[in-house]
Amino acid sequence: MLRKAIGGLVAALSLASVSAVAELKNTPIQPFDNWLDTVRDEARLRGVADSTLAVAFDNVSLNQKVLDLDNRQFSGSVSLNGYLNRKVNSYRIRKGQQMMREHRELLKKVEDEYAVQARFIVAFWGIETNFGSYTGNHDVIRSLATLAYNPRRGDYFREELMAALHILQDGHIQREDFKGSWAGAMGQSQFMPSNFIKFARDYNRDGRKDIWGSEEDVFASIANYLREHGWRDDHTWGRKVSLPSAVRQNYENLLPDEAQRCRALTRHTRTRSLRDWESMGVRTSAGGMLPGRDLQAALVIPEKNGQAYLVYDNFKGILSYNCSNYYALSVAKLSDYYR
Ligand SMILES: [Ca+2]
Repeated sequence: MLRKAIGGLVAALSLASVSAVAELKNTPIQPFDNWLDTVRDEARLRGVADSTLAVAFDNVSLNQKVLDLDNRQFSGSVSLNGYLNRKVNSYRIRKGQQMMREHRELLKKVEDEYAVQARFIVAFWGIETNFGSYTGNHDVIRSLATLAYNPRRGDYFREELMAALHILQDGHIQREDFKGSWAGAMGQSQFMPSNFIKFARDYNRDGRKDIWGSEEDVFASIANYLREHGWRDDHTWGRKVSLPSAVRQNYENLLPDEAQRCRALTRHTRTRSLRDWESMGVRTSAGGMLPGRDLQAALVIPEKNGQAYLVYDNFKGILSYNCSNYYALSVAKLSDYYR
């Protein structure tokens, strides 16, 4: 009873915050079902058939839990080490090594075809969904409809909802299997619907881009995503480095002034050649010389006065998946265990 009362209170508060955001944006808030009619109208104009809409929105209601998650304010911060220890844990290291062996042949084929090293494909797969074992159990259409209804990021999620309707219409997934994270990231690669449409691959050529159930499609889709974001398989992501104090003190001055679409890049210096960095006294974390290759690298210190990294262009490819230096380092460091 008490729980029910509290639940009702939470629901009321969250709906209040929906109208508060709407008010700020001058968007009149309408009942969810009326709003859904406007989505149907738009979808029809954009080529979604009535039969698809009927299947998609049959019994779809606002998901209060998703609304609460979307409105939740994060506070406090995690240390980089704490984050990395949690993400690059012994389970992921061992399981990923096992997956590298188990799927060796397929990974080799995908690696050659897309020019993306297998160890990075497996690292993304591990970080995103524990190698396909946890892909999220939320109804994608319901989640996206809820998030699109919430004015906070409504425009973005409305576009994702439109993409999701097309995915359903094109038969890549059955309605009842159309599952993902609460925020609409789908399948073993956790693609948002618009990225699915742009980058997912039907590698086993059965007519469906099945990032939920086919490892062939999952690996090729991740590899294709990275290739389309400028991946180069002739080098790695970068490394942890040790800095002379003069370089560390000068770090903030080396950062770019211009705004960056991906905020993580505001912590990346302009690139210089490895030779330049070396002449400034930068060494590997073990104190050795940097690789003698002709490569450009940016210096990144994600946490104030914390660990320092020299990163190559591929690191930006990882950031394109999720714009966070902590996230990118977790994928990068995990991949190093799969060499
Ligand atoms: Ca397929």
